[in-house]
Parts: sequence; C-alpha cells; structure tokens
Amino acid sequence: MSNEFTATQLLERVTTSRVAPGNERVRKIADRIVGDLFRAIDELDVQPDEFWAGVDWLARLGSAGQMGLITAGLGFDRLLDIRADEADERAGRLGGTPRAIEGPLYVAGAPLARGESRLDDDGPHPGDVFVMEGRVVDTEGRPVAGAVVDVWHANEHGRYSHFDPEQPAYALRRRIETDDQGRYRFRSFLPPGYAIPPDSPTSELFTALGRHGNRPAHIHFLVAADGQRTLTTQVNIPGDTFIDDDFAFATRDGLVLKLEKNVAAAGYESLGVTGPFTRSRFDFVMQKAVDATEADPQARLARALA
Ligand code: MBD
Ligand code: FE
Repeated sequence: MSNEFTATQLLERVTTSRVAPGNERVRKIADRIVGDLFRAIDELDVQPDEFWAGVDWLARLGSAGQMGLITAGLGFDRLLDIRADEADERAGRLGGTPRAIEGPLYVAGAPLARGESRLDDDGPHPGDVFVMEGRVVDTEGRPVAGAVVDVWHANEHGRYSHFDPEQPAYALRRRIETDDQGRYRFRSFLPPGYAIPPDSPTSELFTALGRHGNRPAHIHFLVAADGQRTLTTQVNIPGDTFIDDDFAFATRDGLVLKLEKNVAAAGYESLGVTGPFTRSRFDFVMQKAVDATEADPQARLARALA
C-alpha cells in the first residue's frame, strides 16, 4: 500500500484509522470538525504561517483561561440557548423566565444565606445602594420555598471576584435560599458593564475582527429548587449603551430590570440600608423539571463533566 496520498485520501485515513471502537459520538463530532477544517484550509488557501499562528493563538487562549470568553463572543453560548428555546417550543414547554447564558465567570460554592443577603459587604462600593427583590414561583404562580438563588456580578471596575486577584473570595457572589413564601432579596450596587481584558488573546482576535468586546451591565443568576428545572439567566440594568450591542449577544427581551429610584429605607434596615436607595422587583418563574437531570442544581461545566 502506498504512503503517498492526496488531501482527500489523507482525511479518509485520519477519520477511519483506529485500533479500537473508541467513542462513537466523539468520533462522529471530531471527524466532522476535522473534515470541515480540511475543507476551510483548502478553500481559503490557508498558508502555513497562518495555520501555526492560529494554533499558537489557541494555545495562548487556553492558558489565559479565555476559552469561555471566546465561545461567548463568537455566539456559541447564545446559540445553545436558541437551540434549547427551539426544543422547548417544539415540546410545548412554554412559560417561565427566559434563559440567558451563564458566561465563563461563575464560581460554585458562594456563601449561603436565608431569605436575604448583602452581596457588597467586601465594600465600600461606589454608586447607588441597590436592592433587588422578588419571589421564585412556578409556572402556576405558586411560591417555591427553599429555592436557591445563586447570584453574581462584576465590581465597579467590571471585574469578577475569583478571576480578579484584587477581590476577596466570593465578593459579589452569594446564594440566597427563598423563605417560606418563595421570597429572596439582596443588597448590592449597580455594576457597570464588562469589557474583555486588553492585551489578551481574546482582544487580539476581536481587534482583528474589528469588533468591540463590551457587555452591557448585567447580573447573573442560577436558580435551583427540588423538582424544578434549573434556571440560568441574567438581568440587564437599563440605560446601558451596549444593551442592544452585547459582545456576547446575551441580552433578552423581558430581562431588562425596571428601577425605582429614591425608595425609602423603612423595612430594609436588616440589609444596612439607612437612606433612599434604588430598588428593582423581579420574580423568577421556574418550569417543572421533567427528570432529575433538569433539576441538577449545578452550573454548566459541573453538569457537563458529571
Ligand atoms: C461576562 O461578564 C459575561 O457575563 C460573559 C458572558 C462573558 C464575558 C464576561
Ligand atoms: Fe457577566
């Protein structure tokens, strides 16, 4: 047998050579992606210098911990949500708070509080005192007691604790368990938007693509309760210039908060509120889980690797 082959014969060899069955699904996906890349290299006449610069970029992207920034920035995270929405629609599963992307900056194990919490107790933080409050309910409007609302957002510099060595562990991250009426509330401040780190592999690509790397101001949630479908979502803070131009394409209608300014402090003393503050009311509506997997309270990576 000859060891000289054409590109087509090479692809055939790459995708069929094996000494064991391996994993059929992995093989199918890998073979497809390799085939698509062979074709792209051919059709675009990708030069060796371009190929190796790209490989180096991927290696640097991985060691910078920025894979999740790129999946979001190239639309893959939103794509998976669009596909999940379409599957729900086909299955007649309507209602509930819209899902929105988790993003790459979730950290499991935030401190757990009952009913209410401050997120900003590592502060002081500038800006208005902000309280978000509401209930977790099911699609019939019944309160979900004991739901865990895991919330995280950026600090005033647009950076997230854990990834930013300047912040204490779990700053601006909490889990809040709803009370017997399904209520949660927390105090924090209104975060600014997020911008991808400059001089990083991600910004290199975005500059080459002529794109910006800004997200509008937002707050993330992972809401979990027994028997309910785990909800990953985000809310946006109104008025941000990037609200309809998110680099991660993650803004959703129905998830832009309404803010009430100059609310009186009475009733909010337990959150350390002493003067007028900004409030937003928001209820999370959870769908019933159809199986245990849907009620898995874990975030995306832990789920994927379970
Ligand atoms: C973020 O804060 C974020 O939420 C996403 C999806 C990507 C980058 C930074
Ligand atoms: Fe974020």
